[in-house]
Amino acid sequence: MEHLKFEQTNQTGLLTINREQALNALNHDLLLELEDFLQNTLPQQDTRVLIITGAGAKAFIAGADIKQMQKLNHFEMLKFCDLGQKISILLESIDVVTIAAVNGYALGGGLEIALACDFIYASENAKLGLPEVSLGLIPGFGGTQRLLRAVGTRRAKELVMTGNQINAVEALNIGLVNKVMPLNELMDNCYKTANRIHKNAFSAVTQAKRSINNGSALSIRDALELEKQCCAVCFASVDRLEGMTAFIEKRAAQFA
Ligand code: DAK
Repeated sequence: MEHLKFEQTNQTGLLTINREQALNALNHDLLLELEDFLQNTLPQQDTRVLIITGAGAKAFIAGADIKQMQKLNHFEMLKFCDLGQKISILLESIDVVTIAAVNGYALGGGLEIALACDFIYASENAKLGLPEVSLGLIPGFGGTQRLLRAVGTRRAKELVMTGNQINAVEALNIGLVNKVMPLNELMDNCYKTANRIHKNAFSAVTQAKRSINNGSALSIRDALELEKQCCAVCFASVDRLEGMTAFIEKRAAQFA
């Protein structure tokens, strides 16, 4: 992979967007690599938590590649948009738990990738925003929709319509990120969370992700029905039996 770097320790994968000279901006080749990684490479690894970060200390991802986009015609732009949206849907729907480790600028398509992850941890130097309107565009990788679901309609409109960049603490205050920490503690915090997740039944973690993701667009009645079904899947699992038996036997559970 030319623009991505992947390494793994103990079921935690670290994927680095590796185009530091362009602040990890997403060009077409990079997006194709990312699609192939999520679709073909990742399912073959024994990965349960995937941390995604940007190379260098300045940017997570500074957006889609403006220099490349400027030359696209209408149809190429639609294909580019399809690819970005497909990647965000893949990130959202894989069983693997995804953590965006935002280590600097997360702008435009960069914030949209982060929004498709399960958690966002941000370093104190992070700057987040959707500046597309300043380029005569609107977000096209799911940003208008996922931002409004994350922070509510009014805040989403304000961020999208002004194109303002906000800092990590402001992002924390509006619920856009989960945690803020010094840059040199960012990866440690991500690994700590990954290790905490590894202690739980992964089958239950994946059902929880499905219930929350797929339930958010349903009516409360339908969402509760979905939750019941996800819970029933857990109940039929060996992990459920092990978890409850371990509690009764006063020992640590050994999950699959
Ligand atoms: N694209 C291409 N190159 C970029 C880039 C980007 N998004 N961001 C930075 N770079 C490049 C710079 O051009 C520069 O390259 P050289 O000039 O050295 O060759 C290098 O990275 C270092 O950047 P700077 O010199 O600008 O660094 P500074 O510290 O001065 O500034 C910055 C950092 C992040 C504030 C600044 O680089 C910046 O404003 N970057 C652009 C941020 C931005 O506007 N991002 C949003 C991109 S638009 C859609 C599909 C997709 C999208 C929308 C619609 N549809 C199909 C409808 C998505 C849109 C976007 O993401």
